[in-house]
Amino acid sequence: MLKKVIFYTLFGLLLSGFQFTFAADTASEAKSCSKETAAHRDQRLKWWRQGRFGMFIHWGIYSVPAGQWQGKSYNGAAEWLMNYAGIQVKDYEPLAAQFNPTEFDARQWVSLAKAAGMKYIVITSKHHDGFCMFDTKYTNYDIMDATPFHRDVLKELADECHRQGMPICWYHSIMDWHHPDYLPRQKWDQRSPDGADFSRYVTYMKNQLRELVHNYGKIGVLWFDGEWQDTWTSQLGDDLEAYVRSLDPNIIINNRVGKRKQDNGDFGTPEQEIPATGIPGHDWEVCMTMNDTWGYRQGDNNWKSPAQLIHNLVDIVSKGGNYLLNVGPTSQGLIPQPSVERLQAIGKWLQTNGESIYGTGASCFAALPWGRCTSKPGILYLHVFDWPADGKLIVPLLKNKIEQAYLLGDPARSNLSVTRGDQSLEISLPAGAPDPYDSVVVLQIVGEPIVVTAEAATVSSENK
Ligand code: JFZ
Repeated sequence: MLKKVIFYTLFGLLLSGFQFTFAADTASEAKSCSKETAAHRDQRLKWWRQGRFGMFIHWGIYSVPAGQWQGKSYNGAAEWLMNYAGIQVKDYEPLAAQFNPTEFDARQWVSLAKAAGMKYIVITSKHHDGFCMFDTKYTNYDIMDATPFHRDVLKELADECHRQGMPICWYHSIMDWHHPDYLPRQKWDQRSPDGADFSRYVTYMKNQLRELVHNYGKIGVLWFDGEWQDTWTSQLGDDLEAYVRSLDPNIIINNRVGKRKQDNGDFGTPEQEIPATGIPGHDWEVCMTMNDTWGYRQGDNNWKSPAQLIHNLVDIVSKGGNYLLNVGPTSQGLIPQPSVERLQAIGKWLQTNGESIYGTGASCFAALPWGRCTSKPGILYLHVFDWPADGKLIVPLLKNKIEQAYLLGDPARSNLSVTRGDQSLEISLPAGAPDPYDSVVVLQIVGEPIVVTAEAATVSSENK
């Protein structure tokens, strides 16, 4: 029996042809981290809450086939191609030898994110296919040992981010379709699971996370994913969260570290959709593609418009959330031009209107027919998507004294007249909308906003 186990273990390892060292040198695995004070938590999340807008980067050897396999195009596939096409490990591994992104320029990428008004970058250190986009000593299925490129792109990006003052963050997949110890085997995977030991995979992952949190300077967020298979338990999630916090007590972790229980990680991660009323009382971040795929997919030109993307950003922030907008670079190391153009358009809008996004909180109004509202103490930013033809902007009635109203894009801050009606406030606007996407009216008020509900307004006008 013992001979069999040893045989299968070795056989499993040989299968992949790639070496893994997993000596359990995690003795320093810390004790569970102590209960954090709300004040410390607020301080720890401050930069992230202030930033509101980040760049997501899905990049890996899957950008080589770009959704095609053996002449067949797999719908919606990019980073999931190995799964959609049922590609065996031995047939997928050779893609690494074809990955040589000579056009990659960390300075260009960070500068583009900065010009777009983005305040942090999250890039895939390892996606579900198991390929490591960084220099790791725990496998040679990585960019240093398995590709002709032999450059640690995460190191170059992290250094450039630190140089430009841009927080760098890692997306790391728990699910791993390549590692012989990861279980379960996917339905298309012909590798025998015999000899595989999931706890050994967890040790491998922890060793790599220590490299990722300690070898690249300050890391802002660990964005986990691929937590949904049964082998990944809530207990393992809690344990991994404690482990990562022991590596850096100030790091921020998303809720996909565990089974997305309320207290998993620091923030919720709605995907490709904006919660209708946000997630009150919680930190949350919507991640979204600019077209239909995360990784680079040849032929996916279903691009969202700049208007849609700006409205999404404002909609999310008006509900108290962050927006993580994705790019999928090519195997040459270039960010697709349609993405560049949209990021530049968003950046241009934020140049003028950033004050109404960064460090703002949610709207005090339930819904607004013409747009959204973001807020700061004593200020309401009224985001007008649909400019009123009659130049009268109707705002729900506020009890507060109105200090002033002006257009954020108007350097002269010329005063806009505000008339208090029985049911609402009426702000007189110039004929044409100053901005084609979203024109922001700044409404300065005294104190915390107190919205007079329609019923209350009706009663008080009847009593007059
Ligand atoms: C996951 C990944 O599979 C995908 O490749 C990408 O990285 C994305 C950001 O995250 O996709 C998911 C994850 C969770 C759900 C749907 C897609 N979900 O919970 O519905």
